[in-house]
Amino acid sequence: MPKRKGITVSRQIMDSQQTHPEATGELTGLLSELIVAAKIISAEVNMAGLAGILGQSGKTNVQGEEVQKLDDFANRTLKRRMEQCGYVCIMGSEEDDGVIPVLDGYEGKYTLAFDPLDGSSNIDVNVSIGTIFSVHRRKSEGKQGEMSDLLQKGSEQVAAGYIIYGSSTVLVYTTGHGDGVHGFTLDPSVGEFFLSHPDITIPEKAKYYSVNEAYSRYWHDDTTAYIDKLKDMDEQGERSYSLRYIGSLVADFHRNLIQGGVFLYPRDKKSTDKPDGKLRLLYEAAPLAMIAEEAGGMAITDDGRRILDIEPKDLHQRVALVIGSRDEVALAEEYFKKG
Ligand code: AHM
Ligand code: MG
Repeated sequence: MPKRKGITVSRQIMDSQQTHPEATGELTGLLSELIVAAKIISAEVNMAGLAGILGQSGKTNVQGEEVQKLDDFANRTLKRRMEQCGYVCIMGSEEDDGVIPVLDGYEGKYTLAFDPLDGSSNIDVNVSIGTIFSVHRRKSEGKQGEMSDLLQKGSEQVAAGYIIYGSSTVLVYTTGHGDGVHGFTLDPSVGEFFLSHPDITIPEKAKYYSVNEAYSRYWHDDTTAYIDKLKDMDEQGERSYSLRYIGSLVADFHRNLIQGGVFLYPRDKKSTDKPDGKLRLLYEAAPLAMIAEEAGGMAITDDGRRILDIEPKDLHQRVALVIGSRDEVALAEEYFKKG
């Protein structure tokens, strides 16, 4: 059935469930619960300035970073909603050191990993932030899920997506297998997400590159050579690329997905505490990689490995990320394989 702009996200999820006769409706249920959590978080993000809850809560999270109040709120909302939805058996969050169990009797057949509010340094300054999620089918057979259920490769995700809280709130998700990547915009007056970006494909050629260039003195040589190459690639005297870097992964990724771009968070020579870059594999890189690939783009590490093929060893594992338009990530692959 062709996708009609304006249909609700619930209708779209149900329609796509019908094209999978083996589906039991549980993934539909899980996504619907996540969407409710997203609406609650979106409302809170919009009210945050007025309600006076901007600013840091003073605690530090497991990454040693300061937790801000909205991060806390988003984390609590997602956990409460999902621990008793009956569709997941275990969860992992950027804000929680260990795995998050679900309530007794509510164990389902999926796992959920999430970054409740990514881009937290931007909260106080009204810049877009987002929630990222990744869903796997459980492997273990007991009641509660196990860590090993969460530590699965990105290629085994059954759904992935993000919600960006920007000039409007937009949900982008995919269930893979050629079902496509779809974007829905929240109409806050009726509390519904409506299909606004059906069948998103990422432009093959990038307009933008996105990287924190302040760290360039610490880059490895192949990263420097690649970025220099992008800067030198002038076609007929025209400038080829512009630099755009927000510092909110979801916002940088979303812009590049719609307009064409490559985002990099490479390793550097300085960060001895973060030898694999800053971003997290399970709830940042892998879900965005699934979306990028499903939309026709690519996602690799800065040593040329496909993100979706990486076997996770740790819930909060970090990974260097190069993601976006196919031409530019393929070029990066050549540079990084050389390195
Ligand atoms: P966070 O999860 O603590 O918000 O950190 C992740 C964010 C990403 O959204 C963004 O891409 C990156 O940190 C920016 O880091 P930097 O300021 O080092 O460029
Ligand atoms: Mg994050």
